[in-house]
Amino acid sequence: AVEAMAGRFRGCLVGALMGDCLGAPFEGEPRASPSVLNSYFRRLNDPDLKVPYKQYTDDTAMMRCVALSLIEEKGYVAQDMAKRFVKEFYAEPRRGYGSNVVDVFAALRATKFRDVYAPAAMQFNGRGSYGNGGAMRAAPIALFCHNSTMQELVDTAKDMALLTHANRLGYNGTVLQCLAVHEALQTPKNDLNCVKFVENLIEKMKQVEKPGKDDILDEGEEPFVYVKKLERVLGLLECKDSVDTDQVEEELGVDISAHKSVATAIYSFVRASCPIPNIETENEFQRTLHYAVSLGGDTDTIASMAGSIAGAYYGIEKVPKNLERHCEALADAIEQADQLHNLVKARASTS
Ligand code: R7I
Ligand code: MG
Ligand code: MG
Ligand code: MG
Repeated sequence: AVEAMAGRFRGCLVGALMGDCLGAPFEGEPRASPSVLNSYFRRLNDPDLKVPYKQYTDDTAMMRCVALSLIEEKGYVAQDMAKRFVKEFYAEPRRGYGSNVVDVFAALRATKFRDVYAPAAMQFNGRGSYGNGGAMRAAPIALFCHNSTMQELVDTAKDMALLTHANRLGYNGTVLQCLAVHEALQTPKNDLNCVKFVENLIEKMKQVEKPGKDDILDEGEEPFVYVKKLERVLGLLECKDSVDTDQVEEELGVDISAHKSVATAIYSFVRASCPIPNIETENEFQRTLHYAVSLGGDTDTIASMAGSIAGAYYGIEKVPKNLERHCEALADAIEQADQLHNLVKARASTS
């Protein structure tokens, strides 16, 4: 048997992979109907179904780089991680990368990684990208920082994001996703209080979003974007089952920008801890992915972020075995989770 925390590490990385693989067919498509999604998951759960596995996309390709870099370097080393992103992209460029981040990879390569943070800082006329590409790959940082201080987790998540996403919304979305996975890992099983979960994240994001000396805010720019989004999540939770997908799209967003997807993933996790109308399954982990995909828009990324939070809370035992078989490179996710867990244990025993 796998020890409890190791099972949560596995659940986290497998949840991220599964959200990406199972959500990808719907990315950018018109929202799928309840009957389409119920039959999609019912069919995939059929043990006799023989179909090719579903491929992972850029979300997982980059997350694997984050995990492997932390494992090899036993910590965050910016140069190594940037090199892995670039090597991965040029080896398999057709994984569905965002249309602007590819310029960062080209510039990193062209400048021979001299200043690994410089190319990202030049995106979008020097404002940096607010795409969700930092957040989508962040889960391994939360696992690695499982026993770290909050400041260490926040700083590492931000630095990792800055390799490609220099916009405040881009890196703070990455920090929030990390904090959510971390909070899920720390929440005792069967002890999830949805309101408390979100309130804890609000308290932390109030500190994170407090403008510091090197924050560039435009005149009149709202500094507490994520705090406000999380407050909307609390509002939606209060409305329970009367919340429909249009309302989630309108209030939280379902697109490729970090500020319109990270809070959506967190809402998917908390909402799916209870039954949801039109979603057939009794399994809360599966319900999280199903619900995230049902929102439409950036389905692979929102399901992947939600899946990593859900997996960190419920653990690998809750992940349906019949669904696992459909994910490309499942064994790698499990191995990386175990290696990260061993690393965290080794760090704890030497400090
Ligand atoms: O953030 P990124 O890595 O893309 C991730 C998404 C996920 O959904 C993946 O599954 C994949 O499909 O792509 O890549 P970027 O190219 O940095 O950002 C993605 C997109 O966000 C950009 O191509 C822009 O359309 C938009 N975007 C911005 N638009 C205007 N102004 C990001 N930042 C800005 C901005 O500052
Ligand atoms: Mg993708
Ligand atoms: Mg894509
Ligand atoms: Mg996506």
